[in-house]
Amino acid sequence: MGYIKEKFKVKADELNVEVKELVKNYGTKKIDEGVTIAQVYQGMRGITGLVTETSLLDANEGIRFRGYSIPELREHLPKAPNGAEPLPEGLFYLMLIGELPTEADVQYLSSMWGRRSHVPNHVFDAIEALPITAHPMTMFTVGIMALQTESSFAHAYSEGLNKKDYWSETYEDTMNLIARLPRIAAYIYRRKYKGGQHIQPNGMLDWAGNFAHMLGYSDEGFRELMRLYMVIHADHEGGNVSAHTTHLVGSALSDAYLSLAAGMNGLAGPLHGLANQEVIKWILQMREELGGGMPTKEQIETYVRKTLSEGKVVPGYGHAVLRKTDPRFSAQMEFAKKHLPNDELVKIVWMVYETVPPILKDLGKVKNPWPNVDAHSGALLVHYGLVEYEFYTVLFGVSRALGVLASLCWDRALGLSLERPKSVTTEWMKEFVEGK
Ligand code: NMX
Ligand code: MLT
Repeated sequence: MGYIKEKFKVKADELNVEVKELVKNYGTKKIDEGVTIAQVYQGMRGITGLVTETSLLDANEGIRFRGYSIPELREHLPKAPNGAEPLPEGLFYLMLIGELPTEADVQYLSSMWGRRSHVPNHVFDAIEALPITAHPMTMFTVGIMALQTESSFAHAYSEGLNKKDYWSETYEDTMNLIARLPRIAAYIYRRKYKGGQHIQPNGMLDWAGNFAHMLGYSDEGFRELMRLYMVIHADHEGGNVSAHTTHLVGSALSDAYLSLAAGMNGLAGPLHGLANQEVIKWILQMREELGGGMPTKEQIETYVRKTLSEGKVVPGYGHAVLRKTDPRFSAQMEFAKKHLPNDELVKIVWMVYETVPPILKDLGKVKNPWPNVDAHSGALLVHYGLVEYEFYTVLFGVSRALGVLASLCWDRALGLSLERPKSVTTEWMKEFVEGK
């Protein structure tokens, strides 16, 4: 057993004792005031019903990973040689173990993922079986599903795996999957957009640097962007659609491949991860309608009002939990100010940021008029040449795997139960309010 796996087991044993005590002593204590009918009809917003160890979201402050904010992660996590952005390996270690990693821990993960990154040919064959017109997210989930043949958990379970060892096989699946996802994603990108000219991995690079390399981008700025991108998109506590779906499907003891593929199908929805492609599409369409060049604030305002009058949402704005500007948006803005302050598309993103919130506020119904993570990412990618926006959600997905799979390891280590909440009918609701 590798030392990170051993360390995880020690942490898991400790937390298991604490959780058992907590449930034994306080199991009947109410965590919330109760659940309203509106919450049941409106996406269970605000109901605390899940435990996720890896990160916690504050409506005003934004996400913290094991207590660390994004600016703190950018300061404290190990960097690539000559790099300034945190390495995602370090964030994964932090989410899994609950402690900041050393340089050696990050190096260990980089090499382990490098060693485990081989993708069997039938996965590429499955992707190739899809028409080239298929959306990259469809190819991505098909790739993950095809890779499920490699699941250690599924294999061991069919051989009669002891409950006590579920975590161990989930850990192996997690490490193998994270190691292989960049190769699958890069394969999809090069197949769909670069005539099938694939690029072999570079074992000397870190996980995100190698991903950038396999996509076909050798610019150090793009590698740095990928490191930051993979860190900030990795986790957003447990209730978001991709994390919750991965957890829910995993609760049936579906292995990590089945669970992640399910989560990625949720990420592919336009109100969730697909919003990153929608944002850039929306901005490019605006620019095209206006004849190209920099729009004025008034023109952006007119375009936003037109979007709303057509019954559409303004992509990249609003959030189910956040009530302030997403710190993930701010981190990207900082990156842009440092590396590409004169980029035209980036400047438009910043003008949109000045224009949209007052308009959404005036609608009176939007709970959060501020930008989320997706409002900025596309403009950064376009700058470095990654213009094929239908691919953007795959990048989000590779990153999100870090958080949801670290969480799945914890789910199995804590022996969390099958998720099965109660549902009722509207007929039941009507009788309930009438006091019957
Ligand atoms: N543009 C227009 N209307 C909006 C927006 C927006 N950006 N955000 C919320 N609303 C509307 C929403 O559609 C709802 O209208 P109605 O009552 O007519 O159904 C009303 O405001 C109240 O919604 P909220 O309670 O503020 O938001 P909710 O928690 O239901 O939804 C989102 C959150 C994120 C789904 C929503 O803000 C949205 O659709 N945003 C645009 C899509 C987007 O950027 N998604 C990415 C989220 C981040 N991620 O990566 O997952
Ligand atoms: C996420 O990163 O998952 C999104 O911001 C959506 C959410 O938190 O609900």
